[in-house]
Amino acid sequence: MASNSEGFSTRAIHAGQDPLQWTHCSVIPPIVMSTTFRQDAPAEHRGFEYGRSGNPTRKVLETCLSALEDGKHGFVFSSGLGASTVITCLLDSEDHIVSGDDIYGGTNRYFQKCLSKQNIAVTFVDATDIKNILNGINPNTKMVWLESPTNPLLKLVDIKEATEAIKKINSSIIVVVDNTFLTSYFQLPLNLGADIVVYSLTKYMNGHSDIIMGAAITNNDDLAAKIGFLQNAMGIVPSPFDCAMVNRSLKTLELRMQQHMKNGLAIAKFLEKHALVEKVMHPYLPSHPQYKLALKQSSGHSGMVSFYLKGDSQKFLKSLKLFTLAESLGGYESLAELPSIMTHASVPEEAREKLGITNQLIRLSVGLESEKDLIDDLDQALKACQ
Ligand code: P1T
Repeated sequence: MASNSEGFSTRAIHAGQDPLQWTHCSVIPPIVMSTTFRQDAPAEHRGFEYGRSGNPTRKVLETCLSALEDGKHGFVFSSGLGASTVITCLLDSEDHIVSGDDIYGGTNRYFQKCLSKQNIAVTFVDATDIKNILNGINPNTKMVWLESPTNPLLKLVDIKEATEAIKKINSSIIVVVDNTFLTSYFQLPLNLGADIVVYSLTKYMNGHSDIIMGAAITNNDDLAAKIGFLQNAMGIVPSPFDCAMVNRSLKTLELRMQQHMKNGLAIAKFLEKHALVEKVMHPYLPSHPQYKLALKQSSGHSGMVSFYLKGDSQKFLKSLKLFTLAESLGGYESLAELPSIMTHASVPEEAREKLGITNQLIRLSVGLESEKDLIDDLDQALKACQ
């Protein structure tokens, strides 16, 4: 078994994977498809009873994920939004959430269109300034929801300072950080004070754009008991096959993230110098207003790069050849999209305008192709969009 003092890839490859846990000692964890498990006597089982409440393949992945996060308890769900749904079900009717205003469009839609029906209100604030978070807190506030870096504008929130300030006002407020854009390889929100880390595993953690899944990880035993209950009671669980796929992908997470960082930063630097580019957002560019914070709270950045284009964005996106025009991110293949009418179309127009999610804002998920080919592709598409 890997321990948390071991390196990242050692944990990714060994945590939860011990062959001795299986009678046949398979080195690669088996995909256990059985939906039910034999009991020795009524209600007496050997760790697993019914596939929704627990599954051996799922357990392997949950153990590995929590080891990577320096966390105690990991739970996986059938999508990232499924994980978010379960976490917000920790709250009661009339409770209140303060959320960063620049978050994934689907999370925004879930907050505004679904949670509101359960009488849970969400106040959206510019969380880059901690004062705004604190001003949003009222006596009913039970949760603060943060993305850092944010989707799609790649703004940062000082997770440690924000959490400390929030807990000073009310220590029972649950601080949730969506760490999808960086993964546990580059940022560990639990170690910065967050109570729960949430993931769309669909993105970098799986990294091959072939699985939709989510996760929640916590060190808090009480929250873990509640999340484990909800995982079973709400039934938003993934298939054993999908768990095996993500578990396999984690073995190369370190390698993939290093290459995403390298390619993404090279592209950000290329775009920053280009005459047809108005502004580039990448936390590891010294021009990023929170560059110092990026260095302080993370050890790198993924392949996410956003920029404002001076040319025709439709023409630009249609001219790309290697970058595929598609939603999502975090796979080995490069993607490009227009958040205003794609991933963030469900954010109310007024909020989009205020945030700067305009029709000139392009979001890239830089993949693992050869750097020069990616730059050449962007270069030809920029020429074509003048
Ligand atoms: O798609 P799903 O696995 O349900 O994850 C939702 C989600 C949660 N959090 C963040 C930060 C996300 O980016 C997402 C999904 N995002 C996209 C599909 C996208 O293109 O931005």
